[in-house]
Amino acid sequence: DTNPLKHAADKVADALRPGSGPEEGIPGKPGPETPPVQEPVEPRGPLPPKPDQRGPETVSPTGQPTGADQADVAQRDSRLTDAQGTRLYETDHSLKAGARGPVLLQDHHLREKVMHFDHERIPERVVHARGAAAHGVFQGYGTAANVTKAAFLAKDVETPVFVRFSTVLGSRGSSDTVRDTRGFATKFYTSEGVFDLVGNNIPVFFIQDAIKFPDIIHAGKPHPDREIPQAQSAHDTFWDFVTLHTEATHHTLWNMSDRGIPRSYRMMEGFGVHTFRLVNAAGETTLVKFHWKPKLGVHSLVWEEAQIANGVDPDFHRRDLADAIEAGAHPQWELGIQTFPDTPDQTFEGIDLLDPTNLVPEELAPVQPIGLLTLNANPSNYFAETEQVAFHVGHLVPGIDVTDDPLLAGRLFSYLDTQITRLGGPNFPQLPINRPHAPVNDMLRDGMHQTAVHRGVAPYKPNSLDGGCPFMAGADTGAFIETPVEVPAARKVREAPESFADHFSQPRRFWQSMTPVEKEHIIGAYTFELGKCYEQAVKERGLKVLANIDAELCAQVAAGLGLPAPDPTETVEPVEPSPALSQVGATWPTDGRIIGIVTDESGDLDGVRAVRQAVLDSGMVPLVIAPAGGKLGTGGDAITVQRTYVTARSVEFDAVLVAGTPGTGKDALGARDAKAAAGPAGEQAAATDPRVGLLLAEAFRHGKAIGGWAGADAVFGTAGVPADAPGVVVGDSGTATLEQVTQLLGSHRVWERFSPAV
Ligand code: HDE
Repeated sequence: DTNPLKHAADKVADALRPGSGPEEGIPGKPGPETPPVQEPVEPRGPLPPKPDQRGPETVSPTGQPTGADQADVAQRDSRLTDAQGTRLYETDHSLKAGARGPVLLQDHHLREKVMHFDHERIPERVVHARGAAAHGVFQGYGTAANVTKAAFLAKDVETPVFVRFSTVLGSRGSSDTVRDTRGFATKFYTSEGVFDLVGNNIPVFFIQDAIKFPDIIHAGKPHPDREIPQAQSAHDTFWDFVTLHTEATHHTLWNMSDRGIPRSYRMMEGFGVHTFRLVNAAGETTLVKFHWKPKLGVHSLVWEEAQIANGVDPDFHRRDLADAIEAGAHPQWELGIQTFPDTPDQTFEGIDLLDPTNLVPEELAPVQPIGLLTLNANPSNYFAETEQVAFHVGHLVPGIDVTDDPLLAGRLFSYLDTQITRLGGPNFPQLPINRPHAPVNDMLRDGMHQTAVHRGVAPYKPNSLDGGCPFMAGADTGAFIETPVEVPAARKVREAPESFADHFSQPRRFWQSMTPVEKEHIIGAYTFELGKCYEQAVKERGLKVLANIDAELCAQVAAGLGLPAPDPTETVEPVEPSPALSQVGATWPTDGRIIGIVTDESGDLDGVRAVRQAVLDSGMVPLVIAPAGGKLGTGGDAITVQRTYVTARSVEFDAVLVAGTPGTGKDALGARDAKAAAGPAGEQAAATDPRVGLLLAEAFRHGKAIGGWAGADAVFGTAGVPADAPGVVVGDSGTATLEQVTQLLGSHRVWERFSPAV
């Protein structure tokens, strides 16, 4: 037989024949005769899934490979190799024809190294590009058992989680403390599969229908011609859109409030925004809104502080989260739900629950705690975890279902879609950070970056060749089953329901629920943002929107812009305020707060030592600030300087303490530089280092507690800080001063310093 194709086919057939491995003979030379394999005529009986039919392995709670694998990816011990594992002897010079000669094309190490580098970046997220994340654990309270069968919400069940916080508008390298909404996305690796709660720190959204998402984002992103401004809403296109598309009014008002500039990711609320549908074991349904309540309270920066932080520490929030977790101050949130009866009209107290520009006041539907989130570990690799994590509102588990909110429907499409581009193909669920901790047994195959070695021959159903595996689950074996909600007979239309038409009464409720100081901040924010617009028509339209919220708000912003206040175009009815929306007026734990302690070599170092210890003992972080780095004092109890007058800026500290100089009652800070020039003792304080002056003046302006002892009050005067002003305390000793300052910190800021005050 001379046909080469027939010959090749025989070779393969021979090689596959049982008993014809290399031991028995080389391919092409027939081995011992065995009967041919018969095709099955009857389907085999059901078999359990084979181990090799599973998807990628599940991973440790931190999403990291464990044990020996870890050493393979950690940069230690082993010799440098290329990507194929071949050891290298040199990686600093290209292969050249002579030291001064041309680089040779055959340098495969150079090519591989540069090729890989050339492709290190992936597209950033189209929104929420800048983020920071942490690992943690969620513990169910069991209190939701009557409304949902979700296993991870049962009493004492612990579920690993990964949480990513983000800004929305800025690029990946933009600043943290911009005025913007913050993302708060949580991945629960539950025993029943992954559940993602992809929320924000603001409970309402700009738009009611996903089809408007490209519009609002195009308007909010930098102008397409010059690509400025970065990570800001203070520009014409944003205000052009939100003043024309007035359903954006409520979310915009929240952005202009202190919620738009959080003090820390650890001090933000989180909201699922949409109404979800919970299903219990009996199949009964309840409509709910999800809330995250931070144990540390909800706190914000003030606008000037946020702007300074953008310059002096663009990583302000990212650093704060990582530092707190590393220091053991693990942030916690309670997950809570507002529950509403699942009635056909899906409204509660007249509020349409399918309209994502609405919130339901907590006074009408209290938030009931159902579990506790603790963030306790920082990611080991930003790219592998924070950048590659892929959230999706469609990652649901039995007991949690979606509603017909048109915004949610669009999101259910968008997240998977965008991840195909961002993560380079459809296999991103196999990335370690995205892998479910529940066993995966899907029939998804191949595709770019496939890392699973799927065996078996029948990734389809029905099949007989893999014994019919895998089999379907049912309601009693943990299947996710969509709630069979009745869909009323209707015509296809591109319309919003009439109940979506009220754009102003909810914003009015928010405004009327604010304290005077919070209102003042909102007025300041609108005046700043509209004042940054160039188009007169946009500013005027902005005022028209404000007139429909509240006359006073409109008048004050108009005064700031130098424009007349327009009349409302809608009837401005008073609404019932919701005091729960205010951030002011209670006291909260001070864990993890940062206390700056300013001193120098001549300061009361014993007092500084005692204060440092007392700060640590109360779960806060002391940072000693001195003219230069190094140590203060000598010997074993010398004090390490953490910040110098050059590296310190007020925004880093929640409160500032100043150690005076014992004995003099007057001599104080910065005196080291100034001493030579100083005249009589009484004038030395006037020579305070201007950077200390700035630190104190800013801390004062930003409503921060300021304390001093051992004559430090002389420094306050030169910094323009009246020693008798609210929140400025002068104590007998460092620790006595700290005690008063800690008390002040419990209210977050010294609100009385703002005008008007609370
Ligand atoms: Fe998102 N959103 N979104 N969003 N969103 C994305 O998904 C989208 C919306 C939210 O840390 C994208 O993987 C549409 C509301 C967070 O990785 C994208 C609509 C809420 C994050 C997307 C919305 C959010 C995203 C971009 C209107 C609060 C960051 C990259 C229908 C409840 C998640 C990505 C992370 C990210 C689409 C509206 C929260 C493009 C179409 C409302 C926290 O898919």
